[in-house]
Amino acid sequence: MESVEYRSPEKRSRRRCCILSVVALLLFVIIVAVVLGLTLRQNTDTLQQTFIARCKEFEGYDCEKIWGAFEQAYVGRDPCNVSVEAYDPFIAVAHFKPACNRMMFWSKAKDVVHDFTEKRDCFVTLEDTLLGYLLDGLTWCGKEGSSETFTTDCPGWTDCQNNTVRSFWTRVSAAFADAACGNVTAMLNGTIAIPFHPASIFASIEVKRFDYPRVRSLDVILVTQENPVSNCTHASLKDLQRELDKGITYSCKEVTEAHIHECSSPEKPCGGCW
Ligand code: N1C
Repeated sequence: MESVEYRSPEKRSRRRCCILSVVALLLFVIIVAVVLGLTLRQNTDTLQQTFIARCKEFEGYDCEKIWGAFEQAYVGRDPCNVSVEAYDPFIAVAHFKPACNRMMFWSKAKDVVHDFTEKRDCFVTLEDTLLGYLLDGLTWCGKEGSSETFTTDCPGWTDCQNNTVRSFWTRVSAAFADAACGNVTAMLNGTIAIPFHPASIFASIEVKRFDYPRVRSLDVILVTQENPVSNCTHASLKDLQRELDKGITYSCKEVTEAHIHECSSPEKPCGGCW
């Protein structure tokens, strides 16, 4: 006689419960993977979109090509081990024209410099050129074994020297200084203890690349408040003079921030008003 095996109701319900758990777990894993994938993709997309949009504000550049050259510098690499040279291909495609006698450098004076250059179309900072404009204020990095761009949790200045962002600024600042010509101006901060700090990009990269006779003079504008901390006789500024290539004329002037704001008026003629 044929025997038919019936499962008990408890057994059946336990099995159904088990299947449901597996399905729920699978669904969860899929959702997490999709969300994670989308977030990572979004990171790449957001940076890429900002980059391309900013690039398109300049005429005559192949923005997709420039993005490709930029991205290859750090994608798939340890974000603490991106060399300065990794950005060479980016520099090669994102060429820019030097603006002789109008190039403006700065150290620890970013806001006052840009407030000044934005209102008056006379001086040109690195951020006014394609090279500096594309990534100004942004953070990015890659990861070993990944083809994504991350915009959060990237190592910073205190984490490691050769981080993605620092190497970038070092490379583009070098390119900007290599192109400097004629009379060059630099705004330094007179409200800090060391206005010409040896570890700054201005001191360690840019000044070293000012060659005479391409660069003829360097005018330092030491931006002060009513009660300046440093003045033009500061020891670090003596170091700056010593660092300069022979033949380059040096000058330094203490100018209050309030006066620089007055100088920012678009009606003033081009050139310094200090
Ligand atoms: O280290 P710094 O100043 O002396 O660098 C400033 C110097 C300028 O003359 C620029 O030509 O180097 C160039 N430069 C930038 O244009 C720039 N934009 C944004 C260097 N760094 C720049 N940044 C970011 O600010 C970047 O993250 C870098 O490390 C800081 C340096 O600012 P700082 O210490 O005031």
